Amino acid sequence: PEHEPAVPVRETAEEIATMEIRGAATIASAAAEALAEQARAAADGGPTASDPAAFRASMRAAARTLRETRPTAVSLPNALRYVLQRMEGDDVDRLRRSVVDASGAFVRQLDRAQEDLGRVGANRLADGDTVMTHCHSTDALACIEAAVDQGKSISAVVKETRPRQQGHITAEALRDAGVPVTLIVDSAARRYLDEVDHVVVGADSIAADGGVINKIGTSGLAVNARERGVPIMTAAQTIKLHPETLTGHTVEIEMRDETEVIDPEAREEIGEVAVENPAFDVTPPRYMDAIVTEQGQFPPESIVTLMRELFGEGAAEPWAE
Ligand code: RUB
Repeated sequence: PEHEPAVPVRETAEEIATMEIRGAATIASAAAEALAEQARAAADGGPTASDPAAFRASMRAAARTLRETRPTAVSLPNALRYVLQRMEGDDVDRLRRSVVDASGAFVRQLDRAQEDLGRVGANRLADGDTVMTHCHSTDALACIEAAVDQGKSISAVVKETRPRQQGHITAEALRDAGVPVTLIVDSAARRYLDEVDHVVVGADSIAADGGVINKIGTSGLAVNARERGVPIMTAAQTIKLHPETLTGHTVEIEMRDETEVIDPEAREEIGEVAVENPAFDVTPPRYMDAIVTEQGQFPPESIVTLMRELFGEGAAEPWAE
């Protein structure tokens, strides 16, 4: 390729694809930081160091490499768009500075948004509540941790989240926050809902109709929570809003490798059967009680208003060739 991205970009892309870096917010900030690294590397010698057009092309190529890692979390393209739309200047030095500054501003905003939404989500939790979690969401954890900071006593039932068991990460984080944790297998969720006051999940994308795209199993959990009369909230910063759904696009659900589901020996034994491994599902808005953002909480059906305000009708792709 004409503009092979710098090593830090290729490394970050690899870490996102293999899920060493995972979770929508963490992916977004790693991608923004990788663009800053690319800007530094491209300004630091070679043809891109003296040619503004070549510098811009190398930034777009880096963004495309990062974009292609995983399809579902919209925070990734939203992060790339945020940084590239702020790339400006007639010389490489200015261009570099604009990218590094935008990347820093994006990461700071992300951190602040998470803190702000944590306080909003915490207000939905009462002293003595037991929460149930699914997967590992830093936005969902922010709500529980903020409730603890407010002096509320919270305990948690944590779903292990097959096949990759991100629930273990959640369990450790909550334990470190002083929250008593009970870890369960996913299929035990409905049984434990009777002991739960609130379900708290995150999101990889939120569609214009209020549908919540999150780790596979979220939609079943939401239906069960409704049936048991347990409220469920999605904690999601506004970079999880999926602008293209405003114009009728759907959110691509990532299908991952079957080796995450079944080990090679068992695969061999089981033979001629199909194995599928969708990583995410869609929870219809009617099964979600609230979407908690840094701008306050919204009924899922009204999230489209916020989406229009923040992203307008179009979602340009500034990384296009
Ligand atoms: C992670 C997942 C998380 C969201 C939100 O899936 O579904 O709930 O990404 O996380 P995976 P956060 O492990 O496949 O990336 O609130 O940290 O953005």
